[in-house]
Amino acid sequence: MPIDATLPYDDTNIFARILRGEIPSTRVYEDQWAVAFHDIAPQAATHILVIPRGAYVSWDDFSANAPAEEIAGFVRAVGHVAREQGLVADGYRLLANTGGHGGQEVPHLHVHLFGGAPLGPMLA
Ligand code: IU
Repeated sequence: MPIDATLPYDDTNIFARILRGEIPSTRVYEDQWAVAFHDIAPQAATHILVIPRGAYVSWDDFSANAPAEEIAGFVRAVGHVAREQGLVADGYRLLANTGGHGGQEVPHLHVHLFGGAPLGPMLA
């Protein structure tokens, strides 16, 4: 079920638990601002999720409420992961599903990073 992105942050969500190390994930990168790990159900040859360490429900929450330094740190981390994964030469796609119509399932902001093969016009 897609989430209601206007609800307050719930720190029992699965990505909060991954951040705290309570649930395993295949981390590919982490720094002060962000953690990146392989999506458990990949929809592309490379499918990585990048999440902020901060408690933000969605892109809307993050873009409205995060301090500028945290936004910059997160955006740089996403770019760093794409470069580190070797996705830049052939290109890649970023996606942040937000709320009900966006189909967001997990109420902690996550950016999908897709690449590794041609993606077609859009992913569902
Ligand atoms: P969405 O943007 O909220 O719809 O995407 C959630 C993603 O989180 C989706 O691609 C799932 O496969 C992925 N995921 C995961 O990687 N590990 C988990 O334990 C769970 C979901 I639950």
